[in-house]
Amino acid sequence: MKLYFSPGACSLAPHIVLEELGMSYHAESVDLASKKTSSGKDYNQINPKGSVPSLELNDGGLLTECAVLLQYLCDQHPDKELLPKAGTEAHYRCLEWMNYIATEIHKGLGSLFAAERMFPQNAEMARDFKIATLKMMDQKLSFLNSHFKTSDYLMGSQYTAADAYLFVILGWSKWLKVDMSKYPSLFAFMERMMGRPAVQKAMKKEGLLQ
Ligand SMILES: N[C@@H](CCC(=O)N[C@@H](CS)C(=O)NCC(=O)O)C(=O)O
Repeated sequence: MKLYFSPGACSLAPHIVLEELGMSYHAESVDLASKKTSSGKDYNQINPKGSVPSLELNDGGLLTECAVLLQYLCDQHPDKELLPKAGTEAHYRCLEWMNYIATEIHKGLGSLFAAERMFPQNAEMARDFKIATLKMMDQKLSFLNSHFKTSDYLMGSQYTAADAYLFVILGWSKWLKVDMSKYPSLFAFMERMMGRPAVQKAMKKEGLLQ
């Protein structure tokens, strides 16, 4: 199994889960600007979507979409319970969180990286887009902050792959200059996640931690 990743991108979420599950895997980094992998391959030929993460399966097939990779990995080791058992209400509650993170948080915060590319000729429009997006994100981050006032993890006391996904996306706040001090319970969740050995291992492998 091989994970294609870019340091600190959403691909860090499946990277953390691979470590949490203690799976054996290869990881190859991708330069998203040039679309070249660290071994010199053209990433567009591997994944025509051009984005990370992607997971080369043992049969040679390629799986894409972060939330789907997370579910696939959890299903390889159901005993580790990083995703509640299929068919239970908890399973769908966890998928509800993953879908919320993918569509509202990942794509919302992620669009801020693209502001200058979207309005290359107009710095004012890029700035206005960022201000409007940050305002929209404030409602979502406040909602999450309220959740973490009474819960250690998205699923209450049970740590799941959805937490790894949220942690990675919120980690972008330092690059996007989102003031996390406004969301103290979310900040505490981030600190809790940083304490997990698997999180630290994956971050070290991506060169994000010493
Ligand atoms: N729908 C994809 C989107 C993944 C995505 O947005 N990846 C970003 C990094 S976080 C990326 O590769 N961007 C570069 C590009 O798409 O060219 C998923 O959920 O996995």
